[in-house]
Amino acid sequence: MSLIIRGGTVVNADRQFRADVYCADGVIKAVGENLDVPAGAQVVDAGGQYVMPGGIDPHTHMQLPFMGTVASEDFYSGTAAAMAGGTTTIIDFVIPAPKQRLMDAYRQWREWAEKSASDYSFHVAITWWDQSVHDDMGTLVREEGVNSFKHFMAYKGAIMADDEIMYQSFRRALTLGAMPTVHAENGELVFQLQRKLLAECITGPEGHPLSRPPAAEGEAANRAIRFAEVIGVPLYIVHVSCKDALDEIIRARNAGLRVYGEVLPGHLLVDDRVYRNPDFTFAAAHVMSPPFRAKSHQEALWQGLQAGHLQTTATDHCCFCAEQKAAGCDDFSKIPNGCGGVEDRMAVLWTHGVNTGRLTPEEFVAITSANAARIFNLYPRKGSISVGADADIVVWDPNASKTISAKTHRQQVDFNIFEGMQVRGLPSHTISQGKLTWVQGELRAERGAGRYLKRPAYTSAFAALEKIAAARTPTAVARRPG
Ligand code: DUC
Ligand code: ZN
Ligand code: ZN
Repeated sequence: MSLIIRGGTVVNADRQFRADVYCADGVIKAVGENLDVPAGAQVVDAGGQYVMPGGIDPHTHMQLPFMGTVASEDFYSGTAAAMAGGTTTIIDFVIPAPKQRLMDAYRQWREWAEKSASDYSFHVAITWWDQSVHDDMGTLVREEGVNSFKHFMAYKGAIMADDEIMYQSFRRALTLGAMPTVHAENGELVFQLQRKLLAECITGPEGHPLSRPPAAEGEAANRAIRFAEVIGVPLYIVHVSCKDALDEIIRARNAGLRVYGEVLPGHLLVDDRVYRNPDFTFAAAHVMSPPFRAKSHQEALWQGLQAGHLQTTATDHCCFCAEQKAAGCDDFSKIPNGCGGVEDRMAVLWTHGVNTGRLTPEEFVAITSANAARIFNLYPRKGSISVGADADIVVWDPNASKTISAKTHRQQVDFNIFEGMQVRGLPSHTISQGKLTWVQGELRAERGAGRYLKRPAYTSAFAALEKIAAARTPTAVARRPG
């Protein structure tokens, strides 16, 4: 099965150029002008369009069991919706329950994900600590191709990683060459503020952002960064939502630390007024953590993205329908946290990033695929249009437009946080493993076609940071366990 994309402008993170792209056996075989290809190759006309690496969403939660329910989007529906929006790879999260063996949780998620239409990979969350967690981290890195571990600094009494867990896990990640990642919110502060607000009879969704102020995120971001600094390990901070956390990242990067930040289109474009809407269903549909912030944070986040302080964009795609959100109708702290977006990320970022002049098309590729591929060790197999790369490609029509709506989206959820937004710039074709999965509005995603992606451990970035940390705090590194 072979396919040729003719007449488009190829955009990679470093440059754009006119070229045809020839794909066969699931990979890119040739990139060049006026390619001669074997007869019978399927032809995609990309005249007037961009040909870019398929998007990588490095932060999704398909069918996540969470807060007493299960996210409504499963691995098939979610990856199919992703491809309707030009995203061809997701990195989802294995989240073991406290005391659950990591390997057991990992096998469970692998089984759930077998129905994926697109390729996928996993971060694994560290929600507790003992010798088995230490050992399973080793197995996951060495045998299963997991090179990133997530720490929820919030969700006290459930999946929260306290300082001791973070310390042990960051040290273990360092020895394994794996990347620690954090959801940065101070879980104790959130827990106490929730109690205080409920005691004051603030029970509606307006209590959600009040219980999770930017300072709680800034504190946690700084704490995680300081742990990483002392231990000498890189750090990736998911869903940076506010200036407070961004400022900590900028400070750390200016001090020579290898700290990466991710931002969601929702945090760039939706503000906290949504929580004050008197319609519970509407307000609750926006309950996610960290919450949407006051408008003043948005410009800072855009600037962080433009300046390269934030390197990736994701969605934290975690869908709950209205009847699931109703679990918190008398208590905002019980509203299942999560919003969708895997289908909309690229169009929203193109519209508000490229069309406004904030981002070049090359920068768009960097923040929607190439940087995530580099940080999580999938590059150049993913995130690049080059010979030998997987044929995961989006043909992007910069003049196509639509109005986003839950009535027409493919995501398996009854709400869309971008409802009514006009976007210009959409995928005309999405190609996964060399096959067309989205053709001018027709979804051809195939259940189970996606493959699990192993991501090897890192070496050079770690060696460099270890040297810096050793110079600063010699004993911390000299005594690290093997
Ligand atoms: N935040 C959410 O809103 N949902 C899932 C987990 C998370 O951290
Ligand atoms: Zn999170
Ligand atoms: Zn998340």
